[in-house]
Amino acid sequence: MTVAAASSRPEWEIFCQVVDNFGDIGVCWRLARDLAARKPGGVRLWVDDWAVLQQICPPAADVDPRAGSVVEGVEVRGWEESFSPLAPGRIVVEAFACELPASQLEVMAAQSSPPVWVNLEYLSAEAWVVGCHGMASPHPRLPLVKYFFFPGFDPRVGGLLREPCLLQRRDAFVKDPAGRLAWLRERGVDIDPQTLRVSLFAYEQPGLGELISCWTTGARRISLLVPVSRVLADVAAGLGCPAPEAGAHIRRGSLDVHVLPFTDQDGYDRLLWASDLNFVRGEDSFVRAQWAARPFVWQIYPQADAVHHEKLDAFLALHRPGLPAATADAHAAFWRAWNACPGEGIRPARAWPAFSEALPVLAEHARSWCVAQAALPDLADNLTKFCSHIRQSPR
Ligand code: TRH
Repeated sequence: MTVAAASSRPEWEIFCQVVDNFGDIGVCWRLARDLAARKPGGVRLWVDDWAVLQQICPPAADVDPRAGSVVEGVEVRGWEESFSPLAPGRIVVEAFACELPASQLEVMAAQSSPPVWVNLEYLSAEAWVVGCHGMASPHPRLPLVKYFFFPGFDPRVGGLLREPCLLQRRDAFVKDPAGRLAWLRERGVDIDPQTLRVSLFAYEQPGLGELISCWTTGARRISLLVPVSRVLADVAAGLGCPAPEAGAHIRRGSLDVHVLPFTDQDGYDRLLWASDLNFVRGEDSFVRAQWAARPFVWQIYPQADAVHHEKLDAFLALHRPGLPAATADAHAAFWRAWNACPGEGIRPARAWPAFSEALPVLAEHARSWCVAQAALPDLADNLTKFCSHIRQSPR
């Protein structure tokens, strides 16, 4: 097997398959940038959907997926059907069990010192993750061992993605008038401190229409900031208007809706930091909302057999301590309504009044939760230590 000598062996080689939405590439691109910032020139990222990569990383539009150009310190490459391996990374990350090409496994096994092979799993707050983190799975035929690496909130697992200086950057944006306020003004958003600024990034939400009418007739002014995404059709239905485009500003009673363009990941961070309450989804935006240290509502990625409801409850149980019982109940009721959890029986609009009343206490809790999670080592740090431990241990 000829291995293109195009590039030497990078430290990290990450494989990403886009299942749907933006989370797979969102997590992989963030990890790749983080590792590249810590080890310049040492990260190669393969992605099988260049169009999706371009949405969260616009510079990718200007490079040829086959050329292996370096974008933000990362060698990015298109993972095509006709995949031909390069000199493999010293550490190969298979993101979300995407299954490495057979030729890649062959070239890994052919190395005098085979790479460390890690399967990066999806984030979960469920307790079973602790027992599975670090588990090894020898390849049935090749001299390779795959290790399972679980992100998470428990100090015994892999942690959360949090690049160095993230929280300092956040605080600088929030505190600097030329930061947050200017960002809001540029988008024509009401900066009155009495106004509640809410960002909305969600999947389809049948209960949204009712919540929108609740917001239009509410006593408090609400500015709803909606990046273009799958929830926009439900927003339009709730407003009784055709699907608005990016840049649209629609006013209904106490509610102002601003439709924003989909931006790069750093642009999305600023939206989270500029808002008072963030509706997020999936995995990566869920984690970014926690680093924004503001109240947030999580729409978990729906899975078959509703197993996602267990994941949601696992996180709610972890996040609850420190909250007064009534606040915790209002918080859980609204989240469970937003995720149409069985047995909840109430819709988001019915759970909203108690939830919005709890916002000042939830804001305090969001800050202390962020501080507590930020006291734990971050995922890139843990992954690096995990792999160097494997490298040093006899294989
Ligand atoms: O897009 P998602 O719903 O991704 C989902 C989940 O990851 C889920 O766990 C996974 O199983 C499924 O994909 C396949 O949500 P997530 O994880 O929040 O990813 C969204 C990414 O998009 C995140 O990196 C933030 C980024 N983003 C931008 O870069 N710009 C934007 O304007 C917005 C709104 C998001």
